Amino acid sequence: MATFAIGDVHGCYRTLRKLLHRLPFDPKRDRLWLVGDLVNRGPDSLAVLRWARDLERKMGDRFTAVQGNHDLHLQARAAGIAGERPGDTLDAVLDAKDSDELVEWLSRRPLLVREDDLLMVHAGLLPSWTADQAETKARRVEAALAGPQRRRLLDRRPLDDDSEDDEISDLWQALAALTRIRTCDAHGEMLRFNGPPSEAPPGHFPWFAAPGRRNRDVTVVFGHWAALGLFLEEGVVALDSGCVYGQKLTAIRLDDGHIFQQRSKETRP
Ligand SMILES: [Mn+2]
Repeated sequence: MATFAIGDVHGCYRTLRKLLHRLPFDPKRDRLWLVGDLVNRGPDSLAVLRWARDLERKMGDRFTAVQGNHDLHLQARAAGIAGERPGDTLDAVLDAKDSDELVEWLSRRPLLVREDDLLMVHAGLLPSWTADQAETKARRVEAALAGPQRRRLLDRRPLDDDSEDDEISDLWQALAALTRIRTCDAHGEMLRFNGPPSEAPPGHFPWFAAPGRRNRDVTVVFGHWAALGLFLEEGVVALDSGCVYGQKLTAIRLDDGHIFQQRSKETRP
């Protein structure tokens, strides 16, 4: 049994199928991990979601996808919490006859998976979190997203510190880190930044290079940062190689680190 992890698909269904054909992947035996952002920006989020849901039915818990910021945005749009944003390509999913079922399926994906010394999230971890703390926080946010706090957590409008309690603030910050972090300062404060690491403002680091990071005992598998690209170093497996920007979709066989890539096969709008 091998475990393959695939980077941000973003609705690039044609490229995904081509990549899968290249992989020595047996859905009856192997495992498949997806770093999230299955949807949006690319041309066929609907096909990607149906593919993922059907594969999860066949593979059971050998299939794992964590939720990314665009997966959450789809849920916010479907719930009427967020409006359309520039670059959104979600209409076909929102209008599909099985839209409710697909969005509900997506909402049941975890925010973090951990197995032995592997930990997968969409974006990253705050440097101050141990791996155990990150897992605990992710489980709390997942529970909150399934309960009455769902609407507030899916709403990206900043919290009003005076009127909202510390608990929801803590959950909101944890969700933001798990699904959006790229860089932070030496105190672990997140920065809104999506350029390459070399252009990060002075005093800001990629989250995985932050001084004193407390989760270096696990290998973190993540995506979300196309400008970082495929990036591998001790304990760091970054898989967003910019497929939706006309570059490549990447898979890694986690057992031995073998890389498989497919250049984008999408037709640009
Ligand atoms: Mn993302």
